Amino acid sequence: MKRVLITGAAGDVGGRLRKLLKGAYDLTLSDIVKPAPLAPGEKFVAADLADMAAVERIVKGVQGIIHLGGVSIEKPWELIHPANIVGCYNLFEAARKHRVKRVVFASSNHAVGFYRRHRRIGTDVIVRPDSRYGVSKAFGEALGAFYADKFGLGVLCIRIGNVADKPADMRRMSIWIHPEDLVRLIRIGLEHPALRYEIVYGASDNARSWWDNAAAHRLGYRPQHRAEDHLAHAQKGQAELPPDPIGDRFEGGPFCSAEFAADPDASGA
Ligand code: 15L
Repeated sequence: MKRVLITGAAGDVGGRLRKLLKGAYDLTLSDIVKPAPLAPGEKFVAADLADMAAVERIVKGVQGIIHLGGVSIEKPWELIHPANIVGCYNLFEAARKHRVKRVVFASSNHAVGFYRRHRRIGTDVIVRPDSRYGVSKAFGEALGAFYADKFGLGVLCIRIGNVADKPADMRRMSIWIHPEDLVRLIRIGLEHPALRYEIVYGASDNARSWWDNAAAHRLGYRPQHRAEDHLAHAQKGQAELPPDPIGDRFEGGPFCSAEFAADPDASGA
């Protein structure tokens, strides 16, 4: 694995990964806007993911892709559709055409956000998206399975919780991932010799986790960061949040309560 493309490289997670992956691979960075400043050895090519010709240009010549690109929170469908549905299709299709070996897809906890917090779920449960954004991540996971099974692409979908130096509130105590642990998962996705298609949770070693991350563990993932070490920080953040009785029932939190117009006892799983 020599050259790796990072889409969405100008975002917060992209910026963190660029620093941590420096030296491990030759990096091609792509986004709509150029991240500043570029480090020596980094190459930047602008691309709108909805433009297939542009996506083919960035994918050509790389062996691996870390696909962070697209809309990363809930937005109107008019924004989600081109970036996360059309864009994600273009990315996988270009990877197939240009014989890319591995795609690591940044999925999200919001693909399963409507599970209740008292449950512990693995990656074999059906998707329960909490937003249009979550639906787009479930779509990306399905695309990944299709390209893996039909065309032999190696695909790791990471249902990322929340990437930060510390968990910001009590929901994040359950879903937080330190950037260094995320890099551990990404490198499994790019390099594990036996990988064909897997979904894992992007979480650190969190005692309050809602997820059974056995699939990641089986692939050799050993997170080094623990949410419990930052409990006081998360409690302080939580105390500053407004009450959210609907969001507090479900794993997706505010993504669930936004626009909510159903019977909460009948929603979710
Ligand atoms: C996500 O999927 C988002 O990309 C990120 O911005 C956070 O909102 C995170 O989920 C979260 O659930 O905290």
